[in-house]
Amino acid sequence: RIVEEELRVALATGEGLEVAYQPQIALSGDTIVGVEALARWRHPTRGYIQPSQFIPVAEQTGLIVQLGDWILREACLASRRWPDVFVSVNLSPVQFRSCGFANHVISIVRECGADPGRIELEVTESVLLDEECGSTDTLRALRDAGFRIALDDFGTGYSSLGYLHRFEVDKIKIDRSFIQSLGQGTRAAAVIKAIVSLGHAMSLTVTAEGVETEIQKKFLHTAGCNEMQGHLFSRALSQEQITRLLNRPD
Ligand code: G
Ligand code: G
Ligand code: MN
Ligand code: NA
Repeated sequence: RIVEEELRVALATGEGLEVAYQPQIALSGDTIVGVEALARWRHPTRGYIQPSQFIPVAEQTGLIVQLGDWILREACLASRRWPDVFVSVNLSPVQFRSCGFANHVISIVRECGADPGRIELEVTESVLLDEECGSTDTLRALRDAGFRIALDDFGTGYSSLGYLHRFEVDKIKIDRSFIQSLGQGTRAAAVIKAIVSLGHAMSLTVTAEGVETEIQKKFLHTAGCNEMQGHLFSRALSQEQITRLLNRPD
């Protein structure tokens, strides 16, 4: 596999790998409350490689462990420069499979001098399917250490409700497929409203992903959704761009 070999090289040299950060906006007040760290790979000769191309390869080959550690470190260092926002980091189910993962995360964050209270860990329901190394206990340990936990791509898994009732999370992120189906004669609007009610009944923050239009934003605001993320406000930006955005006087 070419991608695998080149990803190994990139991880060893650090060349071409970057972390971009997409703003998360409070729907009341339009302020930036957080940023989501997203892996980016600019290959020296092949150009930009999509995460959808290299994240699955990284997961299949186990390289996600090394990649995930690197992204977490970058995100923690960045969070020290941005005292007023949280930084979200995606965790792969493969990372959870390594025993002692909670302590591993805690020690990375500590080494970087970051505050776990400002790091949000995004997991998908598939993390919880895999009980090999006690993913439930891992999540609980992370939450006890002060991290916020967000359930990502909510609504697309097998058993969202079952997981919500078994695990304490802080936030649900409504999968962008629902937002993008708004106004297309589907029942997306009803599903979104139901997810918001459910989230609020459990005292969770509800975030909508993939918000691209003012119409979608208005609907989400009316539905009582707390936060949004999407190209309407901003795509993922470099660390320098985020710093400028956060320091911009309004
Ligand atoms: O950045 P983009 O919107 O293209 O991301 C595509 C997918 O890749 C998303 O589903 C996202 O969850 C995943 N992804 C991006 N960065 C990371 C990362 O750092 N770790 C993991 N596990 N997944 C990521
Ligand atoms: O972790 P997650 O799978 O949610 O990753 C977020 C992904 O969504 C990233 O790949 C990011 O580039 C993508 N994304 C972010 N905002 C938008 C948007 O407004 N529209 C679309 N189509 N994709 C988006
Ligand atoms: Mn995510
Ligand atoms: Na998502």
